Amino acid sequence: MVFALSPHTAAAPNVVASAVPDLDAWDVYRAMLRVRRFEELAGQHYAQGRIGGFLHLAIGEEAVCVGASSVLQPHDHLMTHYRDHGWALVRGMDAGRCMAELFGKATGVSGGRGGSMHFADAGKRMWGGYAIVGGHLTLATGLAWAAKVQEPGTIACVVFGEGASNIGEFHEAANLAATWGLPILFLCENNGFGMGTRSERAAAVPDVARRAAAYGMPAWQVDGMDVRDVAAGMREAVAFVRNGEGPAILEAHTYRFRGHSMADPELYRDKAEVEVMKERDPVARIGAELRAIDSARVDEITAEVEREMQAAVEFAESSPFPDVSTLEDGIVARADGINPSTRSSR
Ligand SMILES: Cc1ncc(C[n+]2csc(CCOP(=O)(O)OP(=O)(O)O)c2C)c(N)n1
Repeated sequence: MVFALSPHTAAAPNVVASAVPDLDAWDVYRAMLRVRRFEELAGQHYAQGRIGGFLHLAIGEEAVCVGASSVLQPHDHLMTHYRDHGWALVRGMDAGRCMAELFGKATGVSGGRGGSMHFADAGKRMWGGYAIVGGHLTLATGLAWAAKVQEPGTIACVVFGEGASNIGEFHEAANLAATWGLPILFLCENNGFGMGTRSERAAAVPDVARRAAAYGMPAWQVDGMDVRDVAAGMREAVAFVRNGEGPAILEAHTYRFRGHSMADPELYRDKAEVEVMKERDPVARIGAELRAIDSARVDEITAEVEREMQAAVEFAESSPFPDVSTLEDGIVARADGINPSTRSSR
């Protein structure tokens, strides 16, 4: 079910049509399965000590990145928070190079220096992968300003968790975007938790879409466990933003089946709650629907995805670590004032 909140009248959401007849269920199933298997393998290799640093999995949330990407254009800017693996894959980034990034290898999408939270590819206008909660909201607002001035018809889509909407940058970005009528979609993946805190305990108004009224923006709320619902809401929200009518919020209510990160003992929620939510698993739901139509084709897709993801792991494992001589590559200034690229003082 998609709800649309009109500007200035956020009190009573209106129900709008959520049918997406031309969304290819096979395509979205394959896309969601790719994200799911990539992350399951990442989790497994992290647990075995082959991946270092942080790892935030979005298992359970796949319908959001897949549904959204069915609507975004390749020339649109995309910026996301640290739960970024799925967003990178749907943006067309190579699974092997993404996996190599997790393994810290030189062939990784960020040369093995960024890890899980910093998947980026400027050529695909996938600007990352940001670790600072909410910090990227203002950066994406800058991208939207550039798009408005230089490339009318291009929009920026910024993805964030509901926890980020309680941070100052959310207000700064939303206010400026609305004041200047910028083409930006604020896409909130509301998974109900900020680390170990349930959103109701951290936000006076936990429905992020309702905050849009404070900025005179329209907002859409969708079932983030249903890829069709996400795509339907995205179509309406993106059409509004692309028309030059200003920014909008789309809030997808979703759920992560795993912990906040791999280090999370999950003491803040009941295991039974997770099991109940798994009944709404977006990948399994479409899988079951398609199996009833053509079970052999589901098996084929499953095998194809498995081959691709196993190859991604092999590529990552067999790739070299960055050479020690490249240690200071990409550093513009050191604390001692030496600029490593020129070896001179700043
Ligand atoms: C400015 C800042 N404060 C605190 C943190 C620590 N931190 C990392 S993730 C997180 C929770 C964010 O929750 P949410 O935005 O809802 O995203 P989710 O992890 O649920 O996808 C916090 C507080 C941080 N990375 N940056």
